[in-house]
This record gives sequence, structure tokens and C-alpha cells, in this order.
Amino acid sequence: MKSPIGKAARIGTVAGLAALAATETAEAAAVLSTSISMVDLSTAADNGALVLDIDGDGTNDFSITGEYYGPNPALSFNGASTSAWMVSDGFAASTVGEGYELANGSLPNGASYVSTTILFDPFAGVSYGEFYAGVRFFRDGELHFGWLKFDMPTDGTLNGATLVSAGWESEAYAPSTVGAVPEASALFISAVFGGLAAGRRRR
Ligand SMILES: [Ca+2]
Repeated sequence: MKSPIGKAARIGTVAGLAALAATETAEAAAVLSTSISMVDLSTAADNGALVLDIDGDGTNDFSITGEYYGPNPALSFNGASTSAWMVSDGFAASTVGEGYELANGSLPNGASYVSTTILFDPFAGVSYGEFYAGVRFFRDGELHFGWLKFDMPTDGTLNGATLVSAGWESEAYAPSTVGAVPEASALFISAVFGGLAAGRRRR
């Protein structure tokens, strides 16, 4: 999927990746906040791992690398170095439905939190397209839950592979509603500071 932001990310390699850091919204209970959207993951394949700071606190939480697993496009995920996890069946990512209340004690059947995995199991007939992946990570020593929304192409390549959006629950240890978007006021604050920090990412 082409987008102005994806184009910007391709032009600015390291700078573009650095600009992915999310900006923080005002701290308030149960507000999901992120400014990550429409990141071109084929860029990550060309330039090494995409480093993701999901909560914008200056500490990177995940790295994601686009690659081919056999003939199939895949994304390898790693949160091991920063104590971050993705919901997985132990090998591939377990997709999480929109609206799912993700927490430590609330996971899809057969799933657990892992810090390293391949996102797709090309031998299990996984249909590509848009899907949510659940995550958890530490922020100031406390556990937070969140989600990443991906769009993987169906043509057997990484071209158009996109991190569509991301969100996280600002209240530590509270369940994260997968796919929930920030409240309007939080979106406004995020947009203002996002514009100051990295004008090139503005639509
Ligand atoms: Ca972080």
C-alpha cells in the first residue's frame, strides 16, 4: 500500500526509522496512544530491522525485520533485548481480533507471550492481509499491553507490507482493547507534538 508516509520512510532510511518513535499523549488512565501509522515494512527489509518505540519513551521496544521465509514473505520480530513480547503460538504470531481485551490472563486459545518469533507460518495456510498482533512491554518498570496492526500483501512479496497502526494502554497492567483508537483530545495532542518532532511524517 503506497502512502506519503511510506514514501518518506523510504527516502529517509535511518532518519526515517528514527522518526518512527511514537509521541506521548498526556498521561491519563486508559488512553491508548501512538502516532505510528503506515510504516512501509519493505523498507525494513532493505535497511535492516525496523526499530519500534511503541510508547515514545526513548527506549526501543521491538525490532521487526522483513524477510523471505522460503518463498513466502515474513516478518521476524524480536523484543528479547528489551523485555517486550508478542502474542504467539510459539512459532508464528497469533492474530488477535479487533476489540479483544488483551491481558496476562486473557489470550487467544493456545497462545502465549514470546519475545522472538516469525510472524507468519507459511506452511499453515495463513491468509495474508490486515491483522492485529498483541504485544506487551515494560514502561518505567511496569507492564503495559498493546497491539500492532499489519497489512501483508497477498502477491507473495514484501512490497506493500505495512505496519498500519499501533496502540498501547497507558494504565499499567490494565487490559488493552485491541484496535481501540485514542480519544479525540489525545489524538490532537499527539498530532501537535508529532508535527514538531518530525514534520516529514505529516500526511
Ligand atoms: Ca518504549
